[in-house]
Amino acid sequence: MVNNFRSLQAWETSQQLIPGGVNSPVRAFKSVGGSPLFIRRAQGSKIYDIDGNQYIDYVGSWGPLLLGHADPIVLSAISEVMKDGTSFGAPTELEIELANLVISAVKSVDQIRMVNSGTEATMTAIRLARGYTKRDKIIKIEGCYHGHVDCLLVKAGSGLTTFGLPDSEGVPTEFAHHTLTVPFNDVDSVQQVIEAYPDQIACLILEPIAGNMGVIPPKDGYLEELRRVTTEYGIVLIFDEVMTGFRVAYGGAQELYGVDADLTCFGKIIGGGLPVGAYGGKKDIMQCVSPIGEVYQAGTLSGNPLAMAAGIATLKQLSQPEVYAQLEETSGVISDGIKHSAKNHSISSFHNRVGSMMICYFTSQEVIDYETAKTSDTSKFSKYFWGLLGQGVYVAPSQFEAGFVSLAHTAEDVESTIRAVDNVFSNL
Ligand code: KE4
Repeated sequence: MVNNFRSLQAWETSQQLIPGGVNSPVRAFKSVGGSPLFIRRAQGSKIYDIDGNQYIDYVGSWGPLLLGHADPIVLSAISEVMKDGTSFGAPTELEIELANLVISAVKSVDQIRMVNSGTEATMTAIRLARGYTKRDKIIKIEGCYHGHVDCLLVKAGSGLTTFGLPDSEGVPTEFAHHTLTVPFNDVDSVQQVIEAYPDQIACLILEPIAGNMGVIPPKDGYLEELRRVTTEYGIVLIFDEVMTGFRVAYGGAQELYGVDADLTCFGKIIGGGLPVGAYGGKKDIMQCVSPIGEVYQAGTLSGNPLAMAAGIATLKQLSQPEVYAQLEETSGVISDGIKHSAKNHSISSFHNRVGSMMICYFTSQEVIDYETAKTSDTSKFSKYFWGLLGQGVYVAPSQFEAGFVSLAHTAEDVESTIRAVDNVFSNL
């Protein structure tokens, strides 16, 4: 058990002031029960709660902290820039520098626009695809999450070619009417929907590696097939790389799988821990964005100097050689250790990993999409989560969230993690 007296006190107070006591739902630990830990600070691979407990952190603020917490170079870049002011609402050379770093890393991106969150990036990419194609319908993948965008908070309708249904209160049914949902890793379903709505589909948006139903890689050829069919029908292919961008490779999933998107959404890592999102892509599409085009999008703090400085300092470090080899090595040892331990303790589990994103599902099925991900035993996951927490290992408080390894995770962290997992599995 964790000594969480001060966290419990803070939790009582925060619930009076903030809906659910948190500023983002997943932090409330509803999927695993119990109450959340309030964090005081973090450094490298460690996070410390207000009761003074230390944990090896595999959440990493849900992905941004690929360098680890409080990276000294990033902190120094922020503090240097902050001395000259925090925001001007006018263009700065820092925005040019970060734009150039992202464009140089992802060859399908000719131009890019900074925003303040992944949600803003995906929301705008959808609007831009609709404005560029003059079409209204969109295709999304069941189980992929793209932020709290009305037209993307949609679940599957009764059949492939029926309208989506709102997946949140407050989203009018009509808003879901233009959203069609298909399973991940299933190109035939995409072909069927396109044929059902000829010349009406503006875009298809997906996470090229699904990171919001655990971790699910694309099947061999899946992304290539999506590229082929969207090109054939003039449909804008949007890769939501908010999570995968600069994580699975310096050029993201597009570099890893060699498939170019028409538009790409970024977030998390490109902000280095400060609020940044971005959308970018082919010049002829990006030219439709205001003020040169007719698709409107704006933001008071978009491209602000602090966030740009944090992003620049982060990407410059990630562009160094051997970074992704190190992440691959550390992540492979952890994932193999967990898999080996599960086998030793006859735990029914399925393990997925792409680079430094990984998950352990508690199911005997091969997880390839949302339906198979949902066969996981979430009560067993909750025991796994709390068992690890009690041994100083902090994984995401949901079976359907990815685990993230950073460059700050050491061999000692790996050894401690595998030992903790083995202890949990021996009592699961
Ligand atoms: P934000 O608006 O939260 O910056 O980004 C939304 C988003 C877009 N696309 C993908 C692939 C994402 O994973 C996200 C947000 N990820 C979640 C966790 N899976 C953030 C954590 C949270 O919601 O508190």
